[in-house]
Amino acid sequence: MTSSQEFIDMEHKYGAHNYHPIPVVLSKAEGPWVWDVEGKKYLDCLSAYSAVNQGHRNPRILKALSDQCDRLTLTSRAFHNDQLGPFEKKMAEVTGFEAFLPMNTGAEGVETALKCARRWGYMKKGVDKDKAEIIVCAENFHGRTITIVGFSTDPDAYDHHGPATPGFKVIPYDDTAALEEAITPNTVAFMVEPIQGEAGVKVPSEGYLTKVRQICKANNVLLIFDEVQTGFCRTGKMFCWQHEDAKPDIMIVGKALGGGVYPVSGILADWEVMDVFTPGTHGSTFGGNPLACVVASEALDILIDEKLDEKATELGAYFMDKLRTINNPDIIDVRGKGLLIAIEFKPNTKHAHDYCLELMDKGVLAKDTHDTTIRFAPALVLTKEDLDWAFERIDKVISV
Ligand code: IF1
Repeated sequence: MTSSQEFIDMEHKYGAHNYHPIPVVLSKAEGPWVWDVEGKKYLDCLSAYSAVNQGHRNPRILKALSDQCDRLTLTSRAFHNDQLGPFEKKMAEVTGFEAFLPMNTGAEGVETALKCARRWGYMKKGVDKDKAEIIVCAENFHGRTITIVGFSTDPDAYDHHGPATPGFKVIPYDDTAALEEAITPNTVAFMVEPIQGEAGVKVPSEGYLTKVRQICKANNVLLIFDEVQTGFCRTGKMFCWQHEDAKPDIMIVGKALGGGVYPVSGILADWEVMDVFTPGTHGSTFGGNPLACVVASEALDILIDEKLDEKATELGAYFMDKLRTINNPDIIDVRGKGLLIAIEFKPNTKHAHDYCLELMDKGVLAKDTHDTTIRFAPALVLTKEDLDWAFERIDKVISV
């Protein structure tokens, strides 16, 4: 049998070196649990960066996928299919937006939102040709395309990828005065994560989402929330903006919409904004394919039927309370919302990556970010007992 090390060596030899994974090779999963090729069991506390909220291999999603595989998988948008309309209708009903535009990956969803905002700027707001400005936040993470990395403030993301796409302005996160100052008559949109994920689960001050909603409205600027990571019950609400009832003009979704089996993303908006797209102005070979539609539709139903929003709220509060009892003077913060949680350590102390390696040995898979932070985001279908199991091990590793 091929060992974990042999698989890792093979990736190193034949694959591009654009990742530095935790050295575990997974081959099986169920619910919140995963197994490595040697048969060792782990609690997955990353859940593919919140793309597996419904749990690995959720049986309802697998059934929807397999039933649809027996009928029709891909048509392109050159023809209609019998799954897209019903799925778009469900998306509208669940989110409260009038229209949906399907894509595949989160980054494509973000690009779609940016195109939509620029089109709206030129076609509706009356901004002069090529003058549109979009405001984003420092420490953002919105994906990896050449335009998106061009407005990243992380050198790993933007270095050697220039020249950057013009038309973006960066302001500090959680700073409403900076937003007001940055807006000009050419500003078409402000795009922001309701909680910054990659930045280390940065939860903005209470009232921030409401305030940016007001500022954008007052200035005729579209508000775009990137809910790719925070959406679909992760933070205790179906969408994170619902904590403050700050409905954006454009919402970007991805990750958990695909139920952990298939990439499904897209944007939602009302017709007043969405009608800027006309035939030929945007699209995707795979976006809106029937397989994606049935998977995402089932993924939504599971979130609703199993009340995973309430579960994330309850279990998240329970878990965060437990994490706060860990005795380690290097911990400076335990924060999060729902089951999107981070422990932050003092800078220049033990590396968060080293904690993650020890956690892996004990059977808990978590991922560090920025040297000082460990993120915990297990599948929302786990039980209190699963969290107790994980906490016992986390406490052993981190407590001094
Ligand atoms: C990787 C991070 C998380 C996202 C938000 C759009 C996208 C993402 C808010 C793009 C993607 C991912 C991508 C993944 C790791 C992961 C990540 F650490 F890199 F930042 F989750 F925190 N908007 N996030 O978080 O979605 O195109 O990837 O489908 O390895 O790049 P995508």
